[in-house]
Formats: sequence, C-alpha cells, structure tokens
Amino acid sequence: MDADYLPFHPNPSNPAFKVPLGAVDAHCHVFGPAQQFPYAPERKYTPCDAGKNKLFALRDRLGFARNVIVQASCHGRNNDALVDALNTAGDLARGVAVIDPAITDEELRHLDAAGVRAVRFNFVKRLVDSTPKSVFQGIAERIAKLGWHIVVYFEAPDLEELIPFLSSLPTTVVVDHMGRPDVTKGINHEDFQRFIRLMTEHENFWTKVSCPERLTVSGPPYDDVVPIARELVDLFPDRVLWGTDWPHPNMKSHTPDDGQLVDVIPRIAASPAKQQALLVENPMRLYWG
Ligand code: 0GY
Repeated sequence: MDADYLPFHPNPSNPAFKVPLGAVDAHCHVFGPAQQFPYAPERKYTPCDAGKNKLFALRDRLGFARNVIVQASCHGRNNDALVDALNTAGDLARGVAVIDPAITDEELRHLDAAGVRAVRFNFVKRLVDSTPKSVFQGIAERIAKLGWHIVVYFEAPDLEELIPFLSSLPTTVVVDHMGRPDVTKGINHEDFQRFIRLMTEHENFWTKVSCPERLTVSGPPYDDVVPIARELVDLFPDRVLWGTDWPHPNMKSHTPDDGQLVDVIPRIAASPAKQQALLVENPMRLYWG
C-alpha cells in the first residue's frame, strides 16, 4: 500500500442508531487481496487490502442486511474481485462495475448473472485518466438494454460542464457523494443549488447522501455535512441512497469510524419513514427490484 495510505478502522464503534431490518449499505468496495486480485497497473493509488470477508463482517456488525459493492479505480476495469464477492454474498449483494467499451455481450451477461446492476463513470481526475464522453455514451446504450443504470462520480466544480452529457443519459443516474459539494459554501450557494436543480429537473437522477468523512472540514461527528445531506433527503426522499464507503480509500485527514458514520443517519433522515426509504425501500427498488 502507499506510504501515506490510511488503512480502514480496525475496530469501529457500535453505533447508537439501529438501522432498520433489511438495511442496505449501498456504497462500499472490496480491495484485493492483491495476491489473488492484483491492483490495476493504471491505478492512481495502492490501497490496504480489504477483502470480501472483512466487508461482510462489517455488514453484520453494523446491522446491515445487504451491500451494493462498487468497483473502485484501483482495480481498473477488471471486475474479478467484485464478482468473487458477489458470488460469495449471493442475493445479499449487488454490484456496480467499471467496464471496457470492448466488453463482449457474453461478459456483460456474466456480470449480470453475478449481480451487477450498474456501471460507474468516474470523472474525478485524481482517480482516473479521462474517458471520452462518446465512449461512455456507447457503454450507456449497451447497459440500458440490460436494465442496468449508471453511477457517476464527479466533483462539484465539474458539474456545470457535465450537465449536458449527464442529462442525455438514457437510464437512472446515481450521483456519488452528493456531487462532492464544498460544504463550507452552504446550501444556498449556486454550486449546490445547481445540483438541486439537476435533481429537480431530471426525475431519473438519484444521489448517495454519503461520505461526510470526505466532505467535512470540521471533522467527526460531521456537523458541517449534516445540513447538506438532510436537505437532499428532505427534497428527494425516494431518490436517495446511503453507504459507508468502506474501506474509505484515500482518506488524508482521519480514519473514519464506521459506527460513527452510521450515527449520522438519523441526523440526515430524521423520521423512521425517511430512514426506511433511505436504507431499505430505495436501494431495494433500484438494485433488487
Ligand atoms: C469512493 C471515493 C474515492 C475513490 C474511489 O474508485 C475509487 O477509487 O471511488 C475517492 O478517493 O474519493 O467512493 O470510494
């Protein structure tokens, strides 16, 4: 692993908040182990191994029933570690893959049979080399036929340029980590309002109200991120998802405690009905429906 890489928390606290029965952690990853599933040569970071058994142990410890496992950039377009985790989990996990445009129909069917239900388009420059939008368009048309959707990861300053492309996508589009707002600018800033308009004008857009640990300036317990996430849950209660983002790659400021992250949930989804939608109904509809 990289010399400055912060490994995941070895012993997260038990959250005070009890997630509802059937709750889904809708954004998490598996990394390696590298000996079995080597990291991609084109990767921008080398993480600490964080394999499927550790992920499933965390799921059980925090009280979640299911996972949506998202292919991370350190594994490039080789989804073997993801598929292996999905095969082990059976119906308890679904996957989001990153695919090569040259993928065959047979390989797509193989991913679908393993439980993949979406592809991820990553626009974050520190994580990936850029992919032409025409390539993403081609992938979008192919995966739409399988009934899959698209997960996009970008940072707030890039949203304006991306809007025409994102709006043209033919499937449900899930935006990772609330479009990575600068939380110091607050809810009323044009950048966050632009994201709200995108969600308002396009009913096929969803977002993950996740990653306070990445967006925070003040640090745990993430008071500065709560109002932003709560606004999205209040405005779009049936189009929001939540995930731990375990094992939290590329953290620099602190090692997140997953129990503490779970305790953010009742602060952003204040009623049992909103918690049920965020953690059970929405992810079940999108990934198991
Ligand atoms: C996340 C966030 C990050 C990394 C990746 O694919 C990835 O490597 O998604 C990040 O560094 O912000 O969702 O895990």
